[in-house]
Amino acid sequence: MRKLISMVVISAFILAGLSTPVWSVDQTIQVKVDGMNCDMCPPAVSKALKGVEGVKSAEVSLKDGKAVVVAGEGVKTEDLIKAVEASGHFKAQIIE
Ligand SMILES: [Cu+2]
Repeated sequence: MRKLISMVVISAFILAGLSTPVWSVDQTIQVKVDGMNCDMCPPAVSKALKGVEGVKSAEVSLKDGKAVVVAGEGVKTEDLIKAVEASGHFKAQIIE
């Protein structure tokens, strides 16, 4: 019985350890980007998004016309839109 309890306790610790990165609350934000028309556009958009403080990654697809951004908790979606639109002839919109 005591063995079982200690196993439960150990499993709880392991689970808590695994969940910690999830609690560090990164958010994944999908941004629709209109106006991308050549291979040079996605890197420009990606660079603009990564320039926003707190943004950890930004994958931009020309084909899908969208960006998938991973950002820390404090990043505001308006800032992402502003950054994209300031980087060129793009129109950005958050995909809910
Ligand atoms: Cu282009």
